[in-house]
Amino acid sequence: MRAVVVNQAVKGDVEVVERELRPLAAGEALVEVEYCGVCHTDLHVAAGDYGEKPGRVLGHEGIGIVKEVAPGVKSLKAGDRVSIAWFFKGCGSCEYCNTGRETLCRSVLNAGYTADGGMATHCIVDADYAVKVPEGLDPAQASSITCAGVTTYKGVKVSGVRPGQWISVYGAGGLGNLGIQYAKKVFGAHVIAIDINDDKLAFAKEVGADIVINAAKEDAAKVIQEKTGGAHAAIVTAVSKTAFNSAVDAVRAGGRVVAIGLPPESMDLSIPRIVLDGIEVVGSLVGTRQDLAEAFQFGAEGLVVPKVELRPLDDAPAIFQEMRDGKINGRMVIDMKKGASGCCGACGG
Ligand code: 8ID
Ligand code: ZN
Repeated sequence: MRAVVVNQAVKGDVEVVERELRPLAAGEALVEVEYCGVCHTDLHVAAGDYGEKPGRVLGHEGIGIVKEVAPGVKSLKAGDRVSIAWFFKGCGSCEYCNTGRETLCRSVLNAGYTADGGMATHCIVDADYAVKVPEGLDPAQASSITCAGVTTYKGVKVSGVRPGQWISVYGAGGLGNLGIQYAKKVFGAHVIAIDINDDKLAFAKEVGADIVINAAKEDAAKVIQEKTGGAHAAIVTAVSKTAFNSAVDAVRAGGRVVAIGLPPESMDLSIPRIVLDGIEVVGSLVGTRQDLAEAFQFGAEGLVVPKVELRPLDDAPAIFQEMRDGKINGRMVIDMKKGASGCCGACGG
């Protein structure tokens, strides 16, 4: 198989390599990957932000077709279309797995980080943990929901925002644009989108943001307080601590800030602000298999439409650079049937 892996230096670069597939073990299934989106988390892993993983096959926005299952597997069969998500496998028996918080399992495996992921022509998954893609959902769009979609869908759920209330969405990139759509179309909230890039804000407006603010030009928290009296909630997908700090300043008393972005740094929290105004700050990590099934369904119903651009496998290093440079609107999705730029696709080359 061909795969995108973290290179040996672990300084943020990736390379496309040839790999042997191992035989299936009990409970596993072999997936022929159709599409895999590039998430900013892949950049963090490639840069070693949370530990060095040289040679790891990246990718946790994978979608593909089951080719083969190990003897005894009942949950999947050949021909099923499934996802390869960051929540790759839990232990299934700990306090987190047993209480609807399986993404916090202490023995969790994460695709593209602690297990080889979906940014490859093939991937071996644990059959019980691969969530099926519903009929009517375009598989390339499904790839974006597998991480960006489910993470923001869950984040908005955790924010507790109710219909008609204001939610600030910090960062309007791959995650943020879907967060805006889930908040607006599924949860019925009013949405303020904050980014530092005007192109992303124009796109945020297109997908439903009621107010957009460029935090590089204006004090976002001040504008939000003036225009809305303070947001009821916020989700922060921006890769910068300044956005986390601003989100705390932008909510009204009793507001909840949901941290989603993963810059490897610390945010400031004023103790009087937290105590006197009853502000909550909480982290949210991807979503459970059930959250993903729900997030997929809203995509299948057309309420949420991921913006994807298909690229060949050999473009992976270039896509990582474009993401680092902040040039991507929506998601770049690798089409595994296309090897090189300009390839017809029919030859599989
Ligand atoms: O489960 C989770 N919590 C989870 C799941 C998936 C991804 C967390 N993440 C993390 C990623 O690791 C990454 O740190 O969410 C973050 C965003 O991922 P992404 O949406 O895939 O990244 P992107 O497409 O590059 O978008 C980031 C946006 O943030 C904006 C950028 O302009 C871009 O649009 N941004 C930045 I960088 N600084 C900003 C600031 N100060 C800002 N927007 C507002 N204010
Ligand atoms: Zn991701």
